[in-house]
Amino acid sequence: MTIGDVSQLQDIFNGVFLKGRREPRIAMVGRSNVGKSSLINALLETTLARVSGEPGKTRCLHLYDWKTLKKIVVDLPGYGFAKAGHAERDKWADFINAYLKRDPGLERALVLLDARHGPTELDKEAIKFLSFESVPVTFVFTKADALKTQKERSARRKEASAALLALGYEPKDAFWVSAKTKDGLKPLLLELAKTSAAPIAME
Ligand SMILES: Nc1nc2c(ncn2[C@@H]2O[C@H](COP(=O)(O)OP(=O)(O)O)[C@@H](O)[C@H]2O)c(=O)[nH]1
Ligand SMILES: [Mg+2]
Repeated sequence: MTIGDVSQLQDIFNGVFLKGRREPRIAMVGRSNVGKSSLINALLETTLARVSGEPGKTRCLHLYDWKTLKKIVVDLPGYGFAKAGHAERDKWADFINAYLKRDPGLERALVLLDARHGPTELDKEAIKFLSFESVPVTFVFTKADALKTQKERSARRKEASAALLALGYEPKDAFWVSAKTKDGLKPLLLELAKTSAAPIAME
């Protein structure tokens, strides 16, 4: 299932594309290349989501049926892919935001951040938008396998904690995972199996 226009959003909510099924939705939010598709494949144990070496390949909204949890995973286009011009980037941001704002079945957003870097300005904008719209958020730091030493890991965790606190979220609720080594997936799976239990930013 591939969708790419705001006018089609209503059809998703009406269940037309979902064939009348109304499972709760988990949306994958994050920069292009942060590892959204890889994480979907690792969690759902499929190779359905196309992993791309080239940033900005997911230019549409893809829906995946997570049968074991009876949920739908929504793979959103990455915010701010490098090659697009400003106008096109804004159009996609509008589309992503329209979806996140309007889907009544949205259970939570999984915000993916690269374990090696802090949240970028675009990440922060997206997080503030989600908090403003009161969408429950779960933070996932991806590519944790790239942090090779204990020293690097603790330094990055410290920086990440400060960044999440500054955005109004509790850092200890964040997950650190690797789609490559599968490290950290189990606790994330257990969390996602819960219903509507993700934190919303404190006022
Ligand atoms: N080392 C490492 N690389 C990863 C991991 N997850 C994804 N990648 C790589 O990051 C790139 C982008 O991944 P992709 O899943 O397509 O990101 P998306 O654009 O957010 O969907 C690909 O080259 C992946 O192989 C991970 O856990 N560890
Ligand atoms: Mg992708």
